[in-house]
Amino acid sequence: AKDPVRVLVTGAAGQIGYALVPMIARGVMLGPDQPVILHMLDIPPAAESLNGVKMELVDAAFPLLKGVVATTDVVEACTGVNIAVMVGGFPRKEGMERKDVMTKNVSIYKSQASALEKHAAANCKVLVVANPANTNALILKEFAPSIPEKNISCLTRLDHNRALGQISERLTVQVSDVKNVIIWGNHSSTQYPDVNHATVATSAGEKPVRELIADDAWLNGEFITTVQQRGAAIIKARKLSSALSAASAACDHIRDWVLGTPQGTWVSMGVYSDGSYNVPAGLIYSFPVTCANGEWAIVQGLSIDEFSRKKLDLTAEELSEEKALAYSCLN
Ligand code: NAX
Repeated sequence: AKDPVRVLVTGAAGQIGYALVPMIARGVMLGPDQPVILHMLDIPPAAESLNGVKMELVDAAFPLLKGVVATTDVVEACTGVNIAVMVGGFPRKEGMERKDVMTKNVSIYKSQASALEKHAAANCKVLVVANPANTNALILKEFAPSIPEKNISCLTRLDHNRALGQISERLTVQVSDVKNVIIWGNHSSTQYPDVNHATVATSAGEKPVRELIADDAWLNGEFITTVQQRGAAIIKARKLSSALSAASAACDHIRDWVLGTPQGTWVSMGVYSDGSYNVPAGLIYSFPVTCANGEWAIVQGLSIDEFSRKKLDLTAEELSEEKALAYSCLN
């Protein structure tokens, strides 16, 4: 039998945490033969609720779940973890300035970076979910200099999956037959969902989405805005933000990273830019990636037309501004 993998979920008493921990304990993230030990962190006001989640995990009697650490102590939470899913953060409340929210999150991600750097297992892989996800991941990277940058990422897989979902609905095809959409840039409304290289498996072979949906107005307009604004649409409908889809996407992200992407398929991940596609180096930016042997690599050589170029640059500009704002919040 395999040794258990220790998986940290911060903000585990929250909405996404509540959807995510049972998925991890069932093997959705790391596979049906991989035992796990869950580390759950939250803050003292949520301690009782966190303990309730722990009770439910015990009650669910998950065969793969070999232990649960539920704590408000960041060092205890980070000790020995192989995977860290950072869902905890400070939400933007009505009337709050962007700078104030950024200040709170910068301080959270700065201190959690240090705890991970000192106490996590060697080669720990980190996924930041909490918003502003790209910039929180960047702060985490800056303050955990001994964690290799290739081990730090942020979640744009939910946006990627939303794009797959929209194409599948539009064509009334199975979502599993759609692949190779791309989310470029920030996990925000400036993200660019790109279908220029996406395909659909049909009985006549793989067909480009652009050929099957010969409606450029939709692909260049409503499709993009629907994906960009999907989070807001969920809030409007549910009066709560996306949780089950976010948790599922976090599992997809880690699973593909650890176990690899299928041949011929790429996924979107927010990763440290090396300047590929003329995206400024030093930002955490969402790119198309393939994964093998536990490492991601940016897909190279895709053609970028003028329409796309503008959108790649716009979301990069927003990330550069966020980065500057985050640095101005450091003290
Ligand atoms: P909730 O407010 O339900 O849960 C957040 C939890 O984090 C709370 O239990 C809170 O006590 C805890 N927390 C706060 N500060 C903490 C700290 N310093 N250490 C540990 N825990 C801390 O939010 P939820 O709906 O679960 O969303 C969590 C985060 O995911 C938010 O930042 C949200 O904006 C972000 N999202 C990111 C998405 C993505 O695709 N990247 C999509 C979904 C979601 O909107």
